[in-house]
Amino acid sequence: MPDPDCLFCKIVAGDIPAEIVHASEHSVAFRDLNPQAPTHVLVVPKDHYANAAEVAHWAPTMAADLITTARDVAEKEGLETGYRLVFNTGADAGQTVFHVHLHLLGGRNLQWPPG
Ligand code: DGP
Repeated sequence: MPDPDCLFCKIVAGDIPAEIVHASEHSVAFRDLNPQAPTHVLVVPKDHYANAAEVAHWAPTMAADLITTARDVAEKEGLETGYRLVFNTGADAGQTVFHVHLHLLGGRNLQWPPG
């Protein structure tokens, strides 16, 4: 069920604009408003789950779908030399939007460890 107060539910519904790069029956991928790399895309399920653990528990197929969608977008974006997938989970990890989203980052040499 969509959460009427959720920013990403509103993007999924088309109520808030975003640059959509991929959409399927169950997921949507759009460019991050504040990109941290030349390619920075967020992959979200259309259904509302608060975080990665929730989607993996309640809809494991959907969790896998987020990763394969990110792979497809990475391919489309030409990230053949590598990319990073990140689920920030909880406030200490920097999660600010509590609708699970998989960050796809690429197009530059990414450092490790992240901050
Ligand atoms: P996180 O910190 O992991 O919860 O990531 C949330 C990301 O969402 C952050 O990188 C910025 C992005 N973001 C926040 N608001 C919007 C928005 O309205 N549109 C888009 N496209 N991205 C947004």
